[in-house]
Order: sequence, then C-alpha cells, then structure tokens
Amino acid sequence: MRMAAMVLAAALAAPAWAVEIEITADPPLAELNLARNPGMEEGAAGEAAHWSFGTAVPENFETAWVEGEGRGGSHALYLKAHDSVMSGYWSQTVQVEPGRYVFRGYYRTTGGRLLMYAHGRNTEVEPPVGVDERTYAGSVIASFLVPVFIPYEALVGADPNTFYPFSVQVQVPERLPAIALSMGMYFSPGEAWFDDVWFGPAEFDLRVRVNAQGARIERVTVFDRDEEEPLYTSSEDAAYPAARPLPDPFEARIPRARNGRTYLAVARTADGELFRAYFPEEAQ
Ligand SMILES: [Ca+2]
Repeated sequence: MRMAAMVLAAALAAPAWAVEIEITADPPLAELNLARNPGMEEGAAGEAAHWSFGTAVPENFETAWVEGEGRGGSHALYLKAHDSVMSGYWSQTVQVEPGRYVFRGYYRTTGGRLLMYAHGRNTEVEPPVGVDERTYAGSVIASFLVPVFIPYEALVGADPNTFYPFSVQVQVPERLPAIALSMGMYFSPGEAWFDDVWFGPAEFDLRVRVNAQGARIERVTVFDRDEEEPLYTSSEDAAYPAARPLPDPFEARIPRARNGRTYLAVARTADGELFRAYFPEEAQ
C-alpha cells in the first residue's frame, strides 16, 4: 500500500506532457549542399564520383578512394605526398551566384601541411574576377575567398585517428560563375583523409516547431549561442499578438541564420518549466 502511494506521488510530480521542440534548417542543410558526392560514398571502379585529383607532379602522390576509413558512411578521399616538391588537391567545381557561401568539411592527417580552399577565376570579363590563393594576403580581393591553411606545427599532437572540422567563408563576386572546392597537401610530405564536405549558402532560414501536447507554452525564444540577445522571441512576433498560451503546434521561421553557428530554441511553459532544442542537433 505504501509502495503504491509512492508510485502515485511520483507519477503526479512528473509533468503530464512531453513538449517536443524541433529546430531545423528549412530547407534542410543536405538539400542546400551544392557539393556533389559530399560524403564520398558514390563511386565506381575505385574512383570517387565527382572528385578528381590534380597536381603538377603526379609521381609525388598516392591517392585513393578508400573504404572503411570514412568519417560518415564508409568512404573517404585519401592522399599521400611523398615529398615536399609540390602541392596536390582533391577538387570539384560547383556553379555559384554572387553571394556568401561556406565550404566545410572534415580532415584527418598523420602529418603534413593541409590547404582547403575555394577558388575561381574568370578572365573573360574586364577586369578579371577571382583570386589566387597564394596571393590573397593583403590584396584587394582578400575577402573574396579565404583559404584555410593548416600548418604542420598546428597539427603536431593532432590525433591521427580523429577527423577534425574545417570551415572556409567564401564571398563570391559578380561575374564568377563557378568555383573549385579543393582539399589537399601543400608542399610537404604527409597523408590526409577528407570526408563529409558541405558547400552552400552562408545564411539560411531556421524553422522552429513546438508540439506542446497539453502543456501551456507561454513563450518561445531562439538564441545564437554566442550572442546575448535572443534572435527571436514569440512575444515580439506579429503573428502571435499577445497569444497566451501560444497555439499548439507552434511554428516560427527565423531568417538569416548563419552557417556554422549553434542555435538554441527554448519553450517556456506557464509553470516556468523550460524545454530546449539545439541546432545543429549534435551541439547538445
Ligand atoms: Ca564518407
């Protein structure tokens, strides 16, 4: 009898509802990804689809589409540079429009100097537009395309079995119809693996949905985790003038979220209970 009473008390103390919050990119990031074969899983006859390796000294490099060594899925791109005589890169070309993009991905390495960059040039217009990654420093076009250069020194101590993220901001100028995404080894011996590439718009819309399932939700707030001020508050949303509780389900769209940032959606019930969800999900 005493046991039954305790169980009942516990049941009463627990909330009768399970508020569900979903915060997603809309459209989903996978649909915004302009890179083809971004996870390196497509290919045939030992060749990864859509990626090719380029260097002026092919004999300095071993390259492969490797299986069982990927970060996501099973496949990755691999390269080994024997000596420091030349750079070499895995690349693919993507069509672009003027605007801000992000080139992201993951590498792992046992050593060597890596360079990941987005680059392009159109010499058929006057003046020519584009950039050369080796002359970006201090030039007028420095902000167009910024390479991520990871020197050997920075990689000392890096776990050779761990994939690390890289991210490059890309400002595509007018009259540059396409750019190449490249990942490779820069004048040093070493080896590297690349996987899970994403190239797409630097900003996108977030969609927040709250299924209250019986709870009274009073407020929904969305934060950029690195900013103090909320990005969105339902009480300031013209779509929900003084609505208490908020409609169930609740939905809001937040424009111009920035790629690479972490977002937090918080739903507050009438009792002051808080429910949270993160974007991207793994940030939690
Ligand atoms: Ca993969």
